[in-house]
Amino acid sequence: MSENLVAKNSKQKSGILIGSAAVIGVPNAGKSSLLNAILGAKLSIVSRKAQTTRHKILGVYSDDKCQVRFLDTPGFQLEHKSMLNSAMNRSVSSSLAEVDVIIFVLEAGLIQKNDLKLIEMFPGDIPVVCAVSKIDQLASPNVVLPFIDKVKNLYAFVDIIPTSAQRKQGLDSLIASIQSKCSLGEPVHDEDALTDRPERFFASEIIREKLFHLMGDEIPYGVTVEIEEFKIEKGLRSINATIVVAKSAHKGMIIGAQGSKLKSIGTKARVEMEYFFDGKVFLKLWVKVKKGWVDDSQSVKYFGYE
Ligand SMILES: Nc1nc2c(ncn2[C@@H]2O[C@H](COP(=O)(O)OP(=O)(O)OP(=O)(O)O)[C@@H](O)[C@H]2O)c(=O)[nH]1
Ligand SMILES: [Mg+2]
Repeated sequence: MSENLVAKNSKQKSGILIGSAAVIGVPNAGKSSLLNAILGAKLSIVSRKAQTTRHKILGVYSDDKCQVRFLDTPGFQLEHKSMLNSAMNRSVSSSLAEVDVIIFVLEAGLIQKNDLKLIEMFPGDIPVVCAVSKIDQLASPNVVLPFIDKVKNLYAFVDIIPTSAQRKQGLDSLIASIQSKCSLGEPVHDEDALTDRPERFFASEIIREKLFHLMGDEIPYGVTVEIEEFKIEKGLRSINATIVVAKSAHKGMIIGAQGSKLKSIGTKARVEMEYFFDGKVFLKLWVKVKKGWVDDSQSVKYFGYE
């Protein structure tokens, strides 16, 4: 049996509000966490390190009144100039052109140079909502309003909404703001659709997330994960995956003494996959070196980065 598309249960009606929204912002702004909180599902991987998301990822939000196609995007930045980073930035700019609303995620209290660069890229004819993220981290709620005043001077945002993915604050206001830019139509996606990516994509993302969590600062940036085999038999998913590194020295670091590091990456990934797929998983991991792949446009494309 081939793999499934990832789905969830949701109600669906015809003749509801339909729209699309790109979630954009600098690396680490909290875009993926915000989208996951809105969807009530961990669709997009999250880490405290910047540049965790590398792909444009569709997340479908459906309720009684609306269906919104959200696009999570990689963090936009201009400091790192590898072919992989260029592909990531391209997926940000292409998302801006294909949606009804832009959700600009800006970490509370923090306006960075790349935020200003990103604002310059906004197409003038698409409404932009600013989601001020991580407000739970602020020392006092009193600092929110002065920050919003600063944000008002950056761009003519249609709304500026304080949010916290961690405490699930501001999510309803954000949905209401997006809804006000949607138009009546027929749902594009089935009632149980959550995304258009197949399970194997999420399997590779979950492994990559564990590398972000368990490896030092440098390694995750040169790593990609290839799913060599993905089989479902009697509810058991058998997955063979290769972790591809850009430098020979990184291979041994990922494997660890007597394979201990790779084992814990595999265990953590398997446990999360079993939760995500709601079924047993048998996961086999290998590590392979493909020197300098992040700077080679063909390899970047080959590994699925746009
Ligand atoms: N306290 C707090 N931390 C948050 C919140 N949202 C996100 N974070 C943390 O911020 C870090 C980055 O979150 P992500 O959701 O991966 O951010 P991102 O913008 O998708 O990052 P990239 O994909 O790397 O561009 C993680 O450590 C999250 O746990 C929040 O509402 N409150
Ligand atoms: Mg992300």
